[in-house]
Amino acid sequence: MAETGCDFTYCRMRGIMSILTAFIKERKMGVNDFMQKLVSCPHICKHSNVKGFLKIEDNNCDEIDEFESSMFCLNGPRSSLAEETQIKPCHFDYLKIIGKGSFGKVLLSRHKETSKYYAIKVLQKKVVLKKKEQRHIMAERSVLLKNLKHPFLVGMHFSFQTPDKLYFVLDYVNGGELFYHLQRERVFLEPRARFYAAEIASALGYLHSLHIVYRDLKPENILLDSQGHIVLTDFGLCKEGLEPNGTTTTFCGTPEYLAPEVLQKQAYDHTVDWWCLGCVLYEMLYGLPPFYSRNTAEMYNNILHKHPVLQPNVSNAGRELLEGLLHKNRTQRLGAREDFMELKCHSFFSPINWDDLVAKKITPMFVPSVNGPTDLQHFDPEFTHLPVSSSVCNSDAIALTNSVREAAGAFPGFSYGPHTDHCFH
Ligand code: ISQ
Repeated sequence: MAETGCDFTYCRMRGIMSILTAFIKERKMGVNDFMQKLVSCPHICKHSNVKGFLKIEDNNCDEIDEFESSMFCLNGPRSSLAEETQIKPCHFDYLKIIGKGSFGKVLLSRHKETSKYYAIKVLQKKVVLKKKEQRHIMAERSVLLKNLKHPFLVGMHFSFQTPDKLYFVLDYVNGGELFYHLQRERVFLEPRARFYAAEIASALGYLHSLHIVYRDLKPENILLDSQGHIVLTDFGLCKEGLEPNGTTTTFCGTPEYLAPEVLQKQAYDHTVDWWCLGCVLYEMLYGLPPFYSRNTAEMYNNILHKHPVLQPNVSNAGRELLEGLLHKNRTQRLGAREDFMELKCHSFFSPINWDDLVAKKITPMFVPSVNGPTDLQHFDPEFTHLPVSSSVCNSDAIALTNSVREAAGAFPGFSYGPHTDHCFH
């Protein structure tokens, strides 16, 4: 009897389970259908029942309006609701192109509501994906967001995306590239070169303290602000998450400043940044990169095998520092053991009060002449004379190709930014 009762209970349970499973399956299909409908007809978000169900507030619905032609109509995965920041391309006026690279452009932009100026870096997703640089871009974003705050690193305010583009909203800095000024003056006197090298070193030391290797210190990434202080930009090639003794082998960098270990595709670490700083300092003091040749193969050979030529017109301390930074063996390079501390203690930097330096209490020896934020005299006319394409500020006319669909969903979690209420004040 007991056995029969047990069988009965078992049969009943199985029955209930199959009814429940069918019910859940049906609900799941219902939600699926519902989501499909939302994607293909975003205007149904305006229906009060739908709004209630999705917990959408009225102002978010406006955004759906604006983005429906670009984001929702793709049928591709929209990264996540959390991704929705309220910053959009149309919130800005795009005034001039101030930089251009293989991925995209940097534009001087003005926020319409606050009239504040920003440098907005716009990248084409498909170009980023083609070059398999997606990881670097996400690294750049996360590096910029890692609550990085340092007086000599460019600040990022927001990042956002449309189906075909990625946007970084950065501080606008208009004192020009350090090397634009160097080219005009050929070399810098030692105190000025020391000041710039110290500001750069302090930014690199700060990044290293967060286990970030900058990797891409090159002339075009070193800007001056309107007071004459250093601002490092472009975190596209930063390597995140390197522990003090960690190494990596991904190739990056600019030819003149490539460290031997990078050139040889060997493992590298934070000491790669000290090599690059050595290259920058050498160029400031001698007027050319240390291993320069017009013939690239010869330059590579020089990087790997030649000693840097250190003429005596630079102080002993300066030459000794350069020798330490430009050591081909990274384990013997200055900074290999105690990182930034070793540089800080070097006699070349003895005139520098490091606390004053990071507090920007050292008055720069050179102040770029700038007449307000729209003065673009220090930017290359090759860029500033280019017309600003209207595609930067609107992306709703893009064709629904497979590659656009793929690119649209390839950067989940990229967007960042507090709501407009908090951010521009
Ligand atoms: C900020 N201001 C001017 C130019 C820039 C280039 C790249 C990144 C940030 C910038």
